[in-house]
Amino acid sequence: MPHPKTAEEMIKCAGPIECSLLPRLLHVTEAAAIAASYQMGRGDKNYADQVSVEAMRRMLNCLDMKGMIKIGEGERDEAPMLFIGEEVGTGEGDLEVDIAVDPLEGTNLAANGTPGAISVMAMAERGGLFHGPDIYMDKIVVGSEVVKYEKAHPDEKIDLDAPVLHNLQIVAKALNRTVDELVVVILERDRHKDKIKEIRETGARVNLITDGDLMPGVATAIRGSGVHMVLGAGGSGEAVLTAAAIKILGGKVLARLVLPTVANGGSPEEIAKEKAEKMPRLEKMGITEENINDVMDTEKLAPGKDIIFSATGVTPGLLLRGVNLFGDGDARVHSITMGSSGVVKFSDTIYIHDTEKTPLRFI
Ligand code: VTB
Ligand code: MG
Ligand code: MG
Repeated sequence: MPHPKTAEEMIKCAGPIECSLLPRLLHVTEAAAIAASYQMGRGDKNYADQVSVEAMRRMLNCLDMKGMIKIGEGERDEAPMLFIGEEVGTGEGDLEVDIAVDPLEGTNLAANGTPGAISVMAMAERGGLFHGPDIYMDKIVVGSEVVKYEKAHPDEKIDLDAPVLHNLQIVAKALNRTVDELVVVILERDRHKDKIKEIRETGARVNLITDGDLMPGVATAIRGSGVHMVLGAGGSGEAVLTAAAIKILGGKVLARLVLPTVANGGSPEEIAKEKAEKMPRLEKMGITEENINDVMDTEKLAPGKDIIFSATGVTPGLLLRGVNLFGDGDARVHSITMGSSGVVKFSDTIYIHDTEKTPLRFI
């Protein structure tokens, strides 16, 4: 195919959601991040979560769309969660939008003032994001070179159930490296003890994190980030949000739903109790005892054609700086926003509250 020459050929047409809502989505995650940042390090993760949820809901309800939360915060009736099934937006206009959300990804990180807390959201056309419960997903996330390698070598595929070494060898070949030059990010949890041991036995390097495996997942698709693979069981909302970003950036997510009692090695009684509690709700979403273990790929997790994604740093972390508060309500925020047309934007935004009190700061 000849190289595109004109601007029209180079910049793909954005879909209606990207056209109308991408700049607004940025404000949604920025507002949530600023609200959370006022609670940074105060030790109250629930309150930090609550204020970011409230800020996000306020901003979402200003947008002309018929929006619905499809995954993220649980299917709860009580405030302050943005709960699965909640309708948001003014209801005006033609846009019907599905939403995946994590108003404060890394509530512990925010409450402790440690790196890596973000506010994050993805939107897509109806049916464009996996609609599921807020349980865990076991997952593997890799970048676009791996997809390219798989296409050229149809017998070598990343596989959620294969030994870690199999998957790392494919990533190493795709990136033209050795396995011991790779970095795998995984949440430090008892449930990952065996997996962490297995990764170390391959010779690969491990980055154990206390929380927040969403941005590392996104980072696998960004060369120079220093992350080559993310493994392990975390929130299903986080996995879908990762998939939304990966769908835009290129790369691959394989994931499977897991009940927390199963992932965390609960007793047979605990597992039975959780199943009794949760399966009826899961079945309404089409998830049964038969298909709950099915492996889903990026396409299944984020089938949308008009996806938009925005993440804003709360505390400084991978790819994003944290919120800076300048006094009198002024704030500077750092975000990554992207859309299916292939646009990826890092933005550095200052909100001026009262110019008479505080002038704009350059640095
Ligand atoms: C995961 C991870 C998140 O919480 O959801 C984790 O994806 C939950 O796992 O980034 P635990 O129940 O073991 O804490 C985060 O770390 C933060 O939301
Ligand atoms: Mg959260
Ligand atoms: Mg989270």
